Amino acid sequence: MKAPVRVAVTGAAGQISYSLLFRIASGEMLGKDQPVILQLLEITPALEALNGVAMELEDCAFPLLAGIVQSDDPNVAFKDAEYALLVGARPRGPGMERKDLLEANAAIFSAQGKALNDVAARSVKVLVVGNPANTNALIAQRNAPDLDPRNFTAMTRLDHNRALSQLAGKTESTVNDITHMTIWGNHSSTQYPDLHKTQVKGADAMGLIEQDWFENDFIPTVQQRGAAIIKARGASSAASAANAAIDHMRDWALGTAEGDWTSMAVYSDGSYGIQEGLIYSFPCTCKDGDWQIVQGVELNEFSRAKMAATEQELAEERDAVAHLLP
Ligand code: NAX
Repeated sequence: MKAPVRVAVTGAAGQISYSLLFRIASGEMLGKDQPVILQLLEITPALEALNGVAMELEDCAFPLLAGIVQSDDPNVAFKDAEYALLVGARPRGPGMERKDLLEANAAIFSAQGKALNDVAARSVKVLVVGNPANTNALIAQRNAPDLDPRNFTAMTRLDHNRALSQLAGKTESTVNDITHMTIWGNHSSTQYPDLHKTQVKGADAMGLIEQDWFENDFIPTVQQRGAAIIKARGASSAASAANAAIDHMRDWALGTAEGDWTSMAVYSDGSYGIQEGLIYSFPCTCKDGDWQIVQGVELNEFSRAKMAATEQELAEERDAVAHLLP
């Protein structure tokens, strides 16, 4: 059996974590041969609820669960962490403007970025789930000058999986038949789910669907899916978000399928003309614990305009918190 690795999860008493933690502890994220120590962070008022979650984790008697740490101090929760899933965030309260939301989260993710910088493993793989996820990841990254910016990612895998499922339904295929799906940009309603390179059973997806469905059904359905879940369920996506977080981390740690790619919001190196330093979702492959942006995807005018719109939104979010960045 391998030595245990430390996996930090924030917002650990929240609804996403209630699905996520049990799957990490059962080996679905890092493999059935990888023991884990869960290091759980919550705000002080939620520590009692967190203790209840920890008791349930114990009661599962997971063979791979080598320990549980509970804390309201990021310097404890991130100590020597090799994986950090930043799920906890400040939700939008009544009367709160977008700017207030960005600022409230900037405070949280600045502090967590600093703590990661100070105490986490130097190779820590960080996934930000808490919204606004891309900009929260940017803030954490900018507050961690001693860590490689490539260690910081944000989650667009839920959007990617939603897109797979919508296309499978439309083309009467299964998600297993589909490869080369791409989500570009921000995890928000400006994201661009792109089918121009996507294949269904080896055939070009765009040849199997009408342009009208792509533009006026598929794209808005994927963009608005989070809101549709809230309307139907009365609560935001939780199990599907946890599932996407598992997929994101598993692929990053263990690799993407040969001949395919996934979508991850990562530190832009200027690929496809996207401003350097934004945390932007690109098609990515992963191997040996590292990710690469897929190069050479041809883009038509339609795609370029959609990619620029979501880039613009991310630049605006960055600029709104610029005064808080080091
Ligand atoms: P919950 O409100 O159920 O749980 C959040 C938990 O975070 C709470 O227990 C809260 O006490 C804790 N928390 C707040 N501030 C904290 C801090 N500074 N340190 C540690 N813990 C803190 O929300 P949940 O449904 O679990 O969603 C969590 C986040 O995921 C939200 O920001 C949500 O918007 C975001 N989502 C992101 C998605 C994505 O695809 N990137 C999809 C799902 C989800 O909407």
